Amino acid sequence: MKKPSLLFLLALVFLSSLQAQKSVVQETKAARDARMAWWRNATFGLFIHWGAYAVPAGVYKGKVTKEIAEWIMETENIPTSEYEQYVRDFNPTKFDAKAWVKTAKDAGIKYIVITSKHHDGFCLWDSKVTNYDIMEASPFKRDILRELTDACKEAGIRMCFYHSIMDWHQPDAESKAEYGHQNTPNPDWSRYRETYLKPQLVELVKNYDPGVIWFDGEWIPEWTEPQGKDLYQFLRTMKPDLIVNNRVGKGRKGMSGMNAYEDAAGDFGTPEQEIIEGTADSDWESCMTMNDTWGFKQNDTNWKSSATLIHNLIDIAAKGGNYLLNVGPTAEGLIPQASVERLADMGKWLKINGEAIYATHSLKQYKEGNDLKFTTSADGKHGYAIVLKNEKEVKISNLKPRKGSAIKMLGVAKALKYRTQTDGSVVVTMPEKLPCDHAWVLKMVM
Ligand code: H79
Repeated sequence: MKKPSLLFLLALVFLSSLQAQKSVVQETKAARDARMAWWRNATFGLFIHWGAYAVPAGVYKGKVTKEIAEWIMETENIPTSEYEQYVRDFNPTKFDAKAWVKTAKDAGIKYIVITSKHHDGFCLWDSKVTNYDIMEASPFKRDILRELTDACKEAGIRMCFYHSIMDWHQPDAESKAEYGHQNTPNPDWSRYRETYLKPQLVELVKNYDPGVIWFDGEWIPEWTEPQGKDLYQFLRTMKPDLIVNNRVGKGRKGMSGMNAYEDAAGDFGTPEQEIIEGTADSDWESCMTMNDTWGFKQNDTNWKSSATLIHNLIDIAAKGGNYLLNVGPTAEGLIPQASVERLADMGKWLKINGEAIYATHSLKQYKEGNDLKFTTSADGKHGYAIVLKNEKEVKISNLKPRKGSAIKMLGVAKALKYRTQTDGSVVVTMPEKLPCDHAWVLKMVM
């Protein structure tokens, strides 16, 4: 028999790779719903920005940076050799993965997204492709991602990783972008991508089994949509149920974070420091800080109140999104006390009211006025009217209880008094003694 030609074999390889691509990217709606289910139901995640930037903590040569603390290498123009000293000083001896995870668990957090690597390039796990990691470049020599992954698993929290595509430390990753850093003679982006970025992601996915890979730093010109699609494909082939944010590609529209075009790579939109107007047809997650920085900044005490954070969570849940709320631990390994207190307040509130937040669905009419938001149970049987401002009586027009059914407040045993008006709206009398602070949930059968 004649040997098959090389061209024929190459065509076969090409076709079968196309087939593999199809199998993960072209999933049915049911398959996608199943893959996204845990994430959609989770609603509330904890973002952790931690790395060597916690050492300067926003101060360089006695000057407080005006910018976000994790950008200090770039915004204060710190030479690489000098920045590396922060890595050598990074020794968070008070780090206790179990304590962090308990803080998260008690706050009602369902998943944690931690910086495996931020733009500065320093890696928080034992990476085989670099010495610029916690095991070799810092005195700490404990695999932070391993300890957190184990603690999360025990607590039933999903471990996820933020991973920066831009890298200010890898010479091959030098970027032409304004904030691209470095001065290497012959940067080779494809070499960085194929022999550094991808092997690192293989380590993270294979050894730590993350629920989400959360990319960032994708805006540099070296990164393109085809590279994003290829990376998405690569990751989903390795772990078919992985969830990946839309910053894997170039689809994100500015800080509002939703996709600018139809077939953009990635599974969910990523509004940053803002919450979208109204509901959306696609999945999304708002990432937000508690003060004005992601990485720890010693002088930033501009903390949002617990009421604001709880109201943000309610607003996001009512609009059908997820809330990824950030903490920036110190170089010692502690979550700032102000953050711990706010997380505890959120947990206290969610313990009573979580039923109206987790695994709920949103309505097109997700609000009424400024002080009333709505969600429904997944089966659509119950409606929740979340009251943001306590008044003696609350009028609800856009959510109608089934005729004759009770209206209850979560955390209160007795049904509330209410009257139905001729236009079908109800006026509910709020109880004298409220079960919690900041917001109250009225539950009704629809
Ligand atoms: O990881 C967090 C931030 O470090 C990162 N994304 C979140 C999740 C981030 N990237 N960009 N931004 C946040 C906002 C953009 C800031 C910039 Fe600038 C304006 C980059 C350059 C000009 C702030 C000001 C940083 C440097 C100067």
